[in-house]
Amino acid sequence: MFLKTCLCDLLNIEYPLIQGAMAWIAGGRLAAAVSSAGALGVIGAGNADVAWLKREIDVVRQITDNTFAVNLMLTSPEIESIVNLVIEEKVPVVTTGGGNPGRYMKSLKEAGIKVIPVVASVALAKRLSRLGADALIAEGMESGGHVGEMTTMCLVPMVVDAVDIPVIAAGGVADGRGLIASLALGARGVQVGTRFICAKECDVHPDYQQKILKARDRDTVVCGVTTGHPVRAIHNKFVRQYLKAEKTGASKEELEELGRGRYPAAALEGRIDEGTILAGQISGLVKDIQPAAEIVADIISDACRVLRELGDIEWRE
Ligand code: TUI
Repeated sequence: MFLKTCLCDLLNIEYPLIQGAMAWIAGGRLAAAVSSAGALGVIGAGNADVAWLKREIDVVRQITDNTFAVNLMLTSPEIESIVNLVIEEKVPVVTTGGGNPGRYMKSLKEAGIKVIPVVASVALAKRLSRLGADALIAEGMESGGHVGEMTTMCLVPMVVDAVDIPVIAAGGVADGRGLIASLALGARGVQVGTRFICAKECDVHPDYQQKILKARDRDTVVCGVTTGHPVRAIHNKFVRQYLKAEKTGASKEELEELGRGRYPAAALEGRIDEGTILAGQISGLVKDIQPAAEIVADIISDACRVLRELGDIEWRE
C-alpha cells in the first residue's frame, strides 16, 4: 500500500494522515500508536500542565522513533510553559488550535519545530502563512469540539487558493472517501479526530466510545453559539439542558458556569449524561473499536480503492 503527498516529505511520515488533537482524550499512547502506523500521532495538550505533557512525550518516545506532534491549545492558562517545554523537548511538529499562534511562531521555528496551525478562516490562513507556518489545517464545522462557521467543503478550496503551503483538511473525514475528496479539493492531507477516539489505544472512557459508535447521522449538535464559542457534541441530557438555557436567554457567565468541567466529566469519568461528548458529525460513519494501526491501514486502503473506482469515470479534456 502506497499513497504519498508532499505533506509526507515535509513531516517525514508515510501517509498524509494526521490524528486530531483531542484534549483529555489524545495522550501519548494514542499518538505513539498512530505514529508507529505511519501517520502523524498528536498529543492534545489542552489545558494540561507541563508535568503531564512531559510524561506523555516520554510515553511516545519509549514506543516509537517516528515523527509525532503536540497540539497547543492557545487558550490554555499554561500556554507559555507548554511552549517552552515543546521547544526544550525538540518536539518535531506542533499543531495549534483555538486562536492565533502568531506570537509563538518565531521561537518555535527557531527551535526547528514544524508549525501547523488550525484555521477556520481564509484571513487567518493568509496571516499565518506569511508568518512562516509550514502547513495549515483547514477545519470545517463538521468537526467535533470548538468549531468555526465554514464547512470543510467550502473552507478547504478557499484556503488552498489563498496560500502556497500544504493544506490539511479537517472536519467530516473518517475514511478513504473523505481523504480522496479532500485531495480533490486541493488539500494534501487530512486530519481525522473522531474515528481515532474509537482506537483501542485511546485512553478515553469506554462509554464515550460507545456513544460515538451508536451515533447516527443527526446525533451531533452545535451548542454555545450565543457564547461566541460554538461546540459540536453528541446530543445528550446535558446538551438538552444547555440548549434550553441558551434559548431562554441565560447570560454568558451562567452558560460558562453550566459548562464547567463537562469535557473531563465525559472523557475521563464516562459521565455520558452529565458531560459533554465532543465528537464530529462523521460519528455516524464510525462503527468499530479498532487498533490505531488498523484505522490507518483501513483509511489508506479505502483511499486506494476510491482511486481505483474513479478509473470507471469516462472523461476527456
Ligand atoms: O480547538 C479546536 N477544537 C477543540 S478544543 C477543545 S477542548 C478545550 N477547550 C478549551 C481549552 C482546552 C481544551 C475541543 N475542541 N479546534 C481547533 C480550532 N481552532 N478550530 C477553530 C480554531 C480557531 C479559532 C479561532 C483557530 C484560530 C482562531 O483564531 C481567531 C483569531 O483570529 O485570533
